[in-house]
Parts: sequence; C-alpha cells; structure tokens
Amino acid sequence: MDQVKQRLKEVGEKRANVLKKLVREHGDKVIQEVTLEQVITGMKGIVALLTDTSKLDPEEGIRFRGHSIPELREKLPKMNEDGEPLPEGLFYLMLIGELPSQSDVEFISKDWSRRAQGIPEHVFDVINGLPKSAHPMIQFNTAILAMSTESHFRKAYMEGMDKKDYWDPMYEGVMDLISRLPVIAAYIYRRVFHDEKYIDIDPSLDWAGNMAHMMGFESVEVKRLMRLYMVLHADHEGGNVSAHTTHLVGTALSNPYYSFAAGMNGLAGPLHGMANQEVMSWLETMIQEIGSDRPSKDQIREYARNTLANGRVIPGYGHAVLRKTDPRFTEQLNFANKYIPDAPLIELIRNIYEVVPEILLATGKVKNPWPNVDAISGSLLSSYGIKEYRIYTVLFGVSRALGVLSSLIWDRIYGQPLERPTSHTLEWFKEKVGFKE
Ligand code: HAX
Repeated sequence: MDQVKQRLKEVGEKRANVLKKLVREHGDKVIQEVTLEQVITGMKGIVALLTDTSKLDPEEGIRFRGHSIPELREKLPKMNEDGEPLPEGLFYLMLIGELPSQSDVEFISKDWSRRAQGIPEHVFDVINGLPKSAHPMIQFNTAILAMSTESHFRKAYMEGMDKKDYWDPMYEGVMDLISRLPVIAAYIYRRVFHDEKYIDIDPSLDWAGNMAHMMGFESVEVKRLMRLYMVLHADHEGGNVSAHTTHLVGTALSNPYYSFAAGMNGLAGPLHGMANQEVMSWLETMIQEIGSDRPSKDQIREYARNTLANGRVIPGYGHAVLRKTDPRFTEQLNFANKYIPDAPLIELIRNIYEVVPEILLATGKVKNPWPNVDAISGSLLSSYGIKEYRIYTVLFGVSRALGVLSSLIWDRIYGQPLERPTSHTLEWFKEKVGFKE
C-alpha cells in the first residue's frame, strides 16, 4: 500500500469509528430549526452535510482543514522556483487532515504523473467526435464520463466487495481521475484554440506546472500563476453546487467519474463556475461599448447600473454564504499587484471593486455586494496570455476535483448512506404554516 493510502487507512478507521459512536450516542439530538424561507430559497444555512475538507465562514472566508489561505501559503511545501504552494500538498491536507511533508508531496506529484499516462485512446476519440465549437465544458464533462470505463470502483463493486472496503477502489479511481484532468483540459484547449497542436506531459513537472506546460506555457510566471489558481479554486466546503452534486451522486454508489461529471455539470452554470467566463464577456462588452480599455469610474458605474436595469446580475459579485470580500479574490489581487500591477485589466478590476459594491448595496436586496473568486481570476489568466476565456471554467473544474474528490473518498470511509431528503407540495407548506390566500 502506498504511503498516502496507508496514512489515509489509519486516519480513516479512527474517524469512521468516532462518527459511528457519535451517531449511536447522540443521533437523536436536535441541532437546528429550519424556517420555511430557508427551504424555499435554496436551503441556505441549513446544516445538511458532513464535509471535513474545508469550512466556509461568512465573514472570514474559506479554511482548508482549519488553515486559512495565508496560513497555507506559509505551511504547505512549495516550488523553490517561485514560492507558490503546490496543489499536491493541499490535496494531501484535505485528504488526510494533516500538513504534508516534502516527501508526501513529491510522492503525489510522481504518482499523478505516472497515472496520467494511462488515459485510454477512446477518451480522445470521444472528444474528437464533438464539434470544436462545443463549449469546452461540454468536451471536458463528456471526457470525464468516457473515462469511467476505467473505474476501479465499478469493477470492484461488480465483483462483490465488502462495504467497509469501498474507500479503497474509490481512492484508486480518484487518484487516476485527478492525475488525468490536466491532460484532458490541455487537450481540449489545444484542440479548440491551437489547431490541434498537442503537447505531451512532462513527467518531471508537478501537476499544475504540467497543466501550464501542456497548454503551451513554459514560463516560470505562468506556472506560478497556475499553482496559485489550482490551490485557490480547490474547495469551498460541501454545500456549493459542484461539491454537493458530486457528493449526492456518489451516495448512490456511482463511481467517481459519474459523480464528478455530475458536479462539473453544475460548475458549468453561470451562477457558479461559469461566472469566471461571464465576468470576461461582461468586461469585454464594457470595453467595447465605452471604447477604451481604461474606462473611468463614472463610466463603470453607468455600465453596471445598466446591467442591473436590464434585469441581469453583475458577474463575479455576490455570494450565497460569504458576507465580505472573498479572500480568494484578495489573494489574486495581491498576486496581480505584486507581479503585474500595471496590467490594464487589473487596473479595471481595482476600479470595479471601488464602485460596484455601493451600486449592489443600493438595490437593497443583494445580501453580499462584495467580489467573489471569479471577479478577478479571468483577468489574471488573460493578463498572463491565457486569453481564451471559454476554457476558464474547465481550469476551475480541474482544481475543484482536489476538494470534492477528497470528500468523495471520505464519504465511502464514513459509509455515508444514500442521500434522500423529503419534498412537499405548495399545499403542504401552506397548511403547515396556516396560510390563507
Ligand atoms: N448582481 C445582481 N443581482 C444580484 C447579485 C449580483 N451580483 N447577487 C445577488 N443578486 C440578487 C439576486 O439575484 C437576488 O435577486 P432576486 O431577489 O430578484 O431574485 C437578490 O440579489 C438576493 O440574492 P442573494 O441572497 O444576495 O444571493 P443568492 O444567495 O441568491 O445568490 C449568487 C448568490 C452568487 C448566485 C449571486 O450573488 C449572483 O448571481 N452573483 C453573480 C454570479 C456570480 O458571480 N456567481 C459566482 C459565485 C461564486 C461561485 O460559486 N463561484 O464559482
């Protein structure tokens, strides 16, 4: 058994026993009351999931296994060349619950680049069967499903496996899947935007460095950005659409490919991961309409007000849980201010940040007027030369795999059962609260 899997087995057995005891001894305790409004408006704030990998605080933002993003930048093993933490280390932290050693991170890096070589040919045939004009998320999600022919989990299940061992083939499938996502994403990128001139994986590189390399970017700067990007988008506790969907589908004992593809279909929505692309088209139209890539604050104000007046959302702003500026936005802005302070798109993002929150607040209904992760990620990628913004949600998806698939392994360790909440009709709700029309 490899060193990561061995440690997971030890930690997993302990925590699974604690969970069993907790439910046995305290299963009948009431932990929350729920209002009608919460149920009807997207179940906001309803405690309904067990997720260990990360926790989101409305005021402070995300913590991964208790560590804030600035803390992670201190504590996770880094690449010497650029000082950015490696996503492999964050994955280890989310999976095991402990900070990794340099050797753990090196092991995962090597293991992933070995596993990445095993993508069967039919997966590329399936991608090639789609028109190049198909959105990259269609190609990405189709490829993930096509890879499920390789599922260890499905095979082991069909052979008749003891429930307590489900986590083991799930771990193998997850490691294969995560290792292969950068290859698939880069393949789609080169297919759609670079005349099918593909670049092979470089087994000497780390996972995110390889992502940049296979897309055609060899500079230290882009690799550094890619490491940051892959860390920042990795997880956002369990209730967001991509995480919750992956978990939900997994509770039917669907294999990791089915579960993750389902989550990625959710990420492809404009109110979730596709918001990074939406921000870029919003900015592009602003620049075109105003006729300058350095619009004044008054011009930005007018453009933002028009967006709202047309019944549309301002992409990259607002959040279902956060009530402050997203620290993932702040980290990216700090990065941009340090390395590319004069980039026109970054200047535009800084100006939008100064004027948009007050416009959203003035609507009187937006609960969080502050920017989220997507408000800046595309401008950063674009300023570094990755300008084809239809690929951005795919990059988000590659990163998101780290968190939601770590959680999927834990779902099987914990023996999480089928998720099956109850639904009711409008009549039931009316009667429940004594409503008269
Ligand atoms: N622009 C305009 N209106 C907004 C808004 C925004 N950025 N954010 C919220 N609102 C509106 C809502 O549409 C809602 O209007 P109605 O009552 O007319 O339906 C009202 O304000 C209250 O919404 P809320 O409670 O503040 O927000 P929700 O929890 O319902 O929705 C969203 C959260 C993220 C979906 C929302 O803020 C939004 O649409 N933002 C723009 C899209 C975006 O950036 N999405 C990415 C979010 C982060 C993420 O998941 N990244 O992957």
